[in-house]
Amino acid sequence: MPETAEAKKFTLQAYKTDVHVDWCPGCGDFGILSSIQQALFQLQIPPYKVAMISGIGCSGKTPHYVDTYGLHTLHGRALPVATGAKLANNELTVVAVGGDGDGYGIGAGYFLNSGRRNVDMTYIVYNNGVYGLTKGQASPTLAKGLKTKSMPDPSIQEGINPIAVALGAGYTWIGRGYSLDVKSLVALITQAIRHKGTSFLDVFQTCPVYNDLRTKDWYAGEDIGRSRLRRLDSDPSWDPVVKDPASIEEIAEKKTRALHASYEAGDSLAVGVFYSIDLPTYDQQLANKIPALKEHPLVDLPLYQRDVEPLFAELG
Ligand SMILES: Cc1ncc(C[n+]2csc(CCOP(=O)(O)OP(=O)(O)O)c2C)c(N)n1
Repeated sequence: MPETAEAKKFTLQAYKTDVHVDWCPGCGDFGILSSIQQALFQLQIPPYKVAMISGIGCSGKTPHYVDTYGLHTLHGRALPVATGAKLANNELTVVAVGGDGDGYGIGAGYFLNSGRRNVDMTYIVYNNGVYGLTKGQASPTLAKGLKTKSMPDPSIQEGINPIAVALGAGYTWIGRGYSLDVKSLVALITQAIRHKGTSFLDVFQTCPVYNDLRTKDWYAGEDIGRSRLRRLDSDPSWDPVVKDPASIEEIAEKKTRALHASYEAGDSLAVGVFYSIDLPTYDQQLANKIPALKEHPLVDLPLYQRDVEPLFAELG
């Protein structure tokens, strides 16, 4: 949307509720919340055209703080509910949010299948390496050998690589940000929401109460004298966008490069856009099958046009 005076019809305040934000002082979730609000403000999406959907966890409280439609659903179920919301009302901008335990643990099946489905929505994961709400157990992203202060022993399981999983699952836009770099995060969320298809954004989130290893100072690289975060776009040759979606070679080349960046080691964590491709969305394909959906969202279609009596009869 152009940055005209008219385009700034909605103030930043319009995206904030007056509900008290009860995250712990210094929590990285504040940076993510603020970035979501700023991105919606910059895009000037009317608050009544946005649905924020969350699972369970500290991060799951986000919809309470964003003054849009919202649902705080069940543990791990943000993505199927978000999918339903978008398919019921394709005029909504749907943003699903949740923690790494919620998305990559209990909700892992939905995380995988939402990638290949490509409904036009955005999924933001607050990745802090722990189950924050339940007091700091290891989450699926905690690396093997690490022991946070809330664990009795170091983890003996490998952590998963969400970017690699997302590449395999078929997400059409994949990025990663950092909760305390709000400026870059706003830019990433804005791009993710603009993308047509399911955009997936993993966000390194600091949890100062339960994760005493992945702290602000650790990301800033206080001990090694340089930031551990490497911006992908600092490499002039980095180009994550697939130009020809029909070219298997190009897709393979871009995915391989993204995969390689996601496995960077040696105190270097890549942030930015890993991969982007334009493919038909699930909702577009559905509208091609049911042309009425091009005129009106499903919620506005009169149900009486469909004869459901035979179905009821069949079910007895
Ligand atoms: C079905 C079910 N199992 C377990 C729980 C307990 N529980 C609540 S939040 C949570 C983990 C949250 O961790 P994460 O998703 O990483 O979010 P964070 O709190 O760190 O934002 C768990 C296991 C639950 N509420 N429901």
